[in-house]
Amino acid sequence: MTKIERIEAIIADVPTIRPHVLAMATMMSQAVVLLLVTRSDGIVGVGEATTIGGLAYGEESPEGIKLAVETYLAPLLLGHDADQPAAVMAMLSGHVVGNRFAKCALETALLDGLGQARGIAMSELLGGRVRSQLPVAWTLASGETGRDIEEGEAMLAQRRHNIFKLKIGRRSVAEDCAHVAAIARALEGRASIRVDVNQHWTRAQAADGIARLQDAGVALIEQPLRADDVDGMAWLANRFGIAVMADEALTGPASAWRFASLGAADVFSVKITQSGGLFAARDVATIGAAANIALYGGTMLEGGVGTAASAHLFATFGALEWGCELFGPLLMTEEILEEPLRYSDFAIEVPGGAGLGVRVDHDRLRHFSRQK
Ligand code: MUC
Ligand code: MG
Repeated sequence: MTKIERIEAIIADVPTIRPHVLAMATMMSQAVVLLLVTRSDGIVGVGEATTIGGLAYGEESPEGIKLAVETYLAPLLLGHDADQPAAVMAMLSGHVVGNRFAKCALETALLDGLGQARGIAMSELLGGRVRSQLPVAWTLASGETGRDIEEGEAMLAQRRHNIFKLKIGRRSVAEDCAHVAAIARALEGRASIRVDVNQHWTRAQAADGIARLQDAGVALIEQPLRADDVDGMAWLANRFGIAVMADEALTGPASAWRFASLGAADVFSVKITQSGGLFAARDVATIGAAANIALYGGTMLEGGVGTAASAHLFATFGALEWGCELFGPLLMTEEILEEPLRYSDFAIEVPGGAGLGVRVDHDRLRHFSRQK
């Protein structure tokens, strides 16, 4: 039996290319959390548990994830069969509630290790690919309308992105909608414009804001209301023709079931960490697809490892109607992979090769790591 021999958690602070202004935080750097799982055959699997804005976005912080893994999760896993990720994760969930990001990273690392050992890609371990290129959005979030338009133009000229997500919810509804309308006008006919409110609107603000955004030609409204306001999301999805997407509210299959049964979203943003792992994220997608809810591949602005893992999973979905937003590595000034992921023709390429198909550059990782 090949055993799980060692588990290491590393936090690396990587600067962003510009301030990334979200409703709940302004990011000047990203705290990339990587887990390295060494197997008794010498193979090292890697997984990522990166979140956004410390504790501003989700319930798990980078430091808390590292502590939970080192103190509680790793001791439970050592000595177990490294070739049986599903059994190992089921055992772990019997002892650890929550901690979805940490569990996702461990599951990713186990699948990466197994894929490397067997010489097959992670997407094949998950059933095989439907596609190898995923249309990829970029978030225009410099905080300034003019700068966002320039950035959008540059992305279009480079043929890197023609789907743009605008982050709103920090300013008044009128100001935010004027900002979006100006960008939508400037890029009209050349790009899909979407907004993410990150839970910052009340129901009344959402009714007002969505009516304005619909007039401005916006295609999709992401998580306008608080994650726990499922009834409000159902009300908005029924009231407006424009697509309403659930993001923060989707914390695994049970939440997906609730949203699907109440008709509380037109689109699901599937995220591997928020769902609690690749298998749980696949279940979220399956529930969505069964309820005729369209799918979108979400990100927690991970570096190359979590981005590759997400890409492998999204490649297996029967349909990915709204594309994905796996641009995390492009938001950071430094690459921590030996070979960066490839972006061209408005898409990200799902890596080939065994397991995740990416290799961490350990010198660079050490350089940015908090623990030298
Ligand atoms: C979110 O809420 O979707 C994804 C892209 C981005 O700019 O922020 C994230 C988080
Ligand atoms: Mg979102």
